[in-house]
This record gives sequence, structure tokens and C-alpha cells, in this order.
Amino acid sequence: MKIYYAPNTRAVRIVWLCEELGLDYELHKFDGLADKRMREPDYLGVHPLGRVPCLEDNGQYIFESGAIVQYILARYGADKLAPAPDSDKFSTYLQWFHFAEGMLMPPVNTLVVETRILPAEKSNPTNIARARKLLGRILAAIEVGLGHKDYLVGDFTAADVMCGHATIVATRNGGDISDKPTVAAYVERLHARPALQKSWDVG
Ligand SMILES: N[C@@H](CCC(=O)N[C@@H](CS)C(=O)NCC(=O)O)C(=O)O
Repeated sequence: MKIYYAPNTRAVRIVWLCEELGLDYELHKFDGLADKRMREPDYLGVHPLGRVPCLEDNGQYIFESGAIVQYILARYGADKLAPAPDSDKFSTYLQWFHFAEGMLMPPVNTLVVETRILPAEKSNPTNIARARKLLGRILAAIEVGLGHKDYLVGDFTAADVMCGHATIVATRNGGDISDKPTVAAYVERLHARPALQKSWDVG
């Protein structure tokens, strides 16, 4: 498997998953999102938007971090890091797995664009306020969802790779968890995992 990767991006999720599973992988590393090679025709043939992550396996390419995680688990996961479909934890697992890109990342994307990419004179305070408010409600849902559990489904699963990564990214981009001690402890717990520590900037 070859992972198309840039440090501190959603590609971290794929390396993290492989490290947790002890799988071998090759890296095609971009220097960062400004790396022009991401916009060159060769790579646009791999990912039509020139984004990461992407995975190549046996000559086939797949993009979308959630799809890649599901692909790796289905092919090479050996029943690890995901409850079985007939388990009563399966619905909760799927829910948090997809909450990452479905709910958490959209307001994070807005905040990244409005506060980091656009020049100050072009950024829109209404958009920023709305995204921060929505992100607060989304993080509150995670606070409640975690309850007394260490991870979203109890044991560590790929839902934590997806949603845990998105939660960390949210806290780095304006998501306030000062009133969410359970999310704060969850973030610390994730940061303590050696597989995640290795994945932020590998290769
Ligand atoms: N929903 C996609 C999002 C992919 C995405 O936007 N990746 C970002 C890095 S986190 C990227 O490559 N951005 C490059 C750009 O915006 O030009 C996924 O989960 O894989």
C-alpha cells in the first residue's frame, strides 16, 4: 500500500490506522499543502482535486479518508479496530466514524478558510461566529457521546481515528473545549497513543 501523505493533514488518519494495525506501507510524501506537486497532472490523475489522503493498493487508487480507512479495515484489518456488524456497538461506531467528515470538519474548514487562508480584509466575522457556535455544539455532542467511556465506542476503534483526529484538528482551529472536560481528557488520551504521535509528520 502506498499512502499519499502530507504532514498534519487528514492523511495522518491513514498512517495512524496502519501504525495501530501494524501494517506495512509506503509513503508518497508531499511537503505540505502548498506543495505544487499536488496540483500537477500526474497527481490530479490520482485525486481529481489534488488532495490528500489517497491510497494506492495493487494498482488501484482510492481517495476520501473515511473510505480509505474502511477499505484497509475490510482488506487487512483482521477484525481489529471495528465492532462486528452484528455487535450492538456497530451503529454507534458508524455514527461517530461518519460524524468526523459529516459534522465536525465542515465548520473547521470554514474557520481555516476564514481565519488562516483569507486575508483579514476578506474574512467574514459572521461566518466565523456561526462556525464557532456550531463547532461548540458539535463538540458538546462528543462530550455527551463519550460519557464515561475512554473512547467513542468504549475500546479504541477506527471511529476514534476519524472523529478523534477531527476533534484534535477542531481544537487547533478555534473549537473551544475549556468547558468540556471529557473531550479534553479524550484529546489527551489520543495524543498519548504512540501510533498517533508517529503519524503527524512521518517519513
Ligand atoms: N473529505 C476529504 C477531504 C480531503 C482534504 O480536503 N484534504 C486536505 C488536507 S486535510 C487537502 O488535501 N487540501 C489541499 C487543498 O485544499 O488544496 C477526506 O476526508 O479525505
